[in-house]
Amino acid sequence: MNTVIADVKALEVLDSRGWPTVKAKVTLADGTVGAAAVPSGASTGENEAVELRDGDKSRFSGKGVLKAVANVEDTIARQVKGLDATNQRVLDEVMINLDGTLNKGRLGANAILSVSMAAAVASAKSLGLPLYKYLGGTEANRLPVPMMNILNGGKHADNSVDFQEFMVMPIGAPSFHEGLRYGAEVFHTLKGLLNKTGYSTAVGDEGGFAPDLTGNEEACELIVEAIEAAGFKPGKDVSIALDPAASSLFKNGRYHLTGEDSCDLTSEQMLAIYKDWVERFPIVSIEDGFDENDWPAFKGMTAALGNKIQIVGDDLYVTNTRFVCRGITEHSTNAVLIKLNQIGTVTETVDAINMCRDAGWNYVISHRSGETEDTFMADFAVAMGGGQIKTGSASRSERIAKYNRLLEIEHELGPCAKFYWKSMV
Ligand code: 2PG
Ligand code: MG
Repeated sequence: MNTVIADVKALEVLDSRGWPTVKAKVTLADGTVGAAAVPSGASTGENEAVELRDGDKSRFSGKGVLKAVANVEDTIARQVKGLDATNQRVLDEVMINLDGTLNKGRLGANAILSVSMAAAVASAKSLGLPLYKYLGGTEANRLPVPMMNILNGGKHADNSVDFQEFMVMPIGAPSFHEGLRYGAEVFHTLKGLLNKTGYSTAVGDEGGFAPDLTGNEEACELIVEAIEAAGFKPGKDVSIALDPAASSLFKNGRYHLTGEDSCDLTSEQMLAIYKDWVERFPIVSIEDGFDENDWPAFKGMTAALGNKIQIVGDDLYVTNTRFVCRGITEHSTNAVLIKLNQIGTVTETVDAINMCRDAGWNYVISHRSGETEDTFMADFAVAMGGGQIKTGSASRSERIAKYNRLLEIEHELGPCAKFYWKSMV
């Protein structure tokens, strides 16, 4: 076993939307190879770390990542060769300093993160540990409750639904595999309901159905119907989580809804909708209910609903301790969505999680709408022990790969595996 980095290579591969992304391979002195591919978002927060794209319109409409690949193989490789891959913080700090910008705009967060993750994968392999134990210690045994996005809208689908994600959470399931079954059965039942109503059952970017509904509310109604028709109790066995991704709805100081809901709403009016829905539907979590700069609205929502449901900040925080710290000080939410590529290194992601833990906040490990077959985040979710993962519906292999990896981890843990939902109430 010799965990010194001997070589770093990278490759332009495709994500689940068919756009290029970066995959890195880190080779250690003992010959162990660790590989990792980075995901890519569509509804990105304005303060996210920079995803470096070539801008060469002759390839992939300018979205190629050959510059990021070259940055890995030249600038980064030169500096990290000889470092011990198990010193994750040192490795990540070397890359952060090498980039030298606040948002990783020089080398690209896609370039940096691919190496950061691949180094962890290689280290785990070399030490003979599963990744979740390498990153989380021998006590890492909590499987996450999945947030399964079974109805897609917003920027993830070409349909009439404004809100981006309508998810089911099997909060009452006794184990991860049973929870996954609950969610998958609701997904299949929803398909039947949509078919019966004459709606399309084509799926969106995260594998949820993307029908042209009359409005956002109908999505909640259909999901409750599907939960019941699948034989589960709404709010007891299976609940609903929402990600309106409201930054995408915000124009000229108003939240713009289309379809039957067609209107321009103030933050107060949006909050009134959420309050009403929380009374009428079994909702346990709402993410990005407001625009990423509408901090007062988040605070108001947390004051009004924070003792009933989980209120999650995604674009608001972009997994950055600078913004999470502000949120904690101002009581903006009570939970944070965690995405490795929003910040660009494993170390900084863990720092954001530790800040949540210190504040007694929940955190949810999340995929991006553009994913690959990489399953790093499944191990990461168990390692970090927050008990929640958001990784799409019960369809599309880039989503299923994460669920299947979690099934493997659960199996490996045997009776040591824990699974429970910690409500905010
Ligand atoms: C979100 C994510 C993942 P995207 O808003 O939470 O579901 O979407 O990756 O497009 O930012
Ligand atoms: Mg979101």
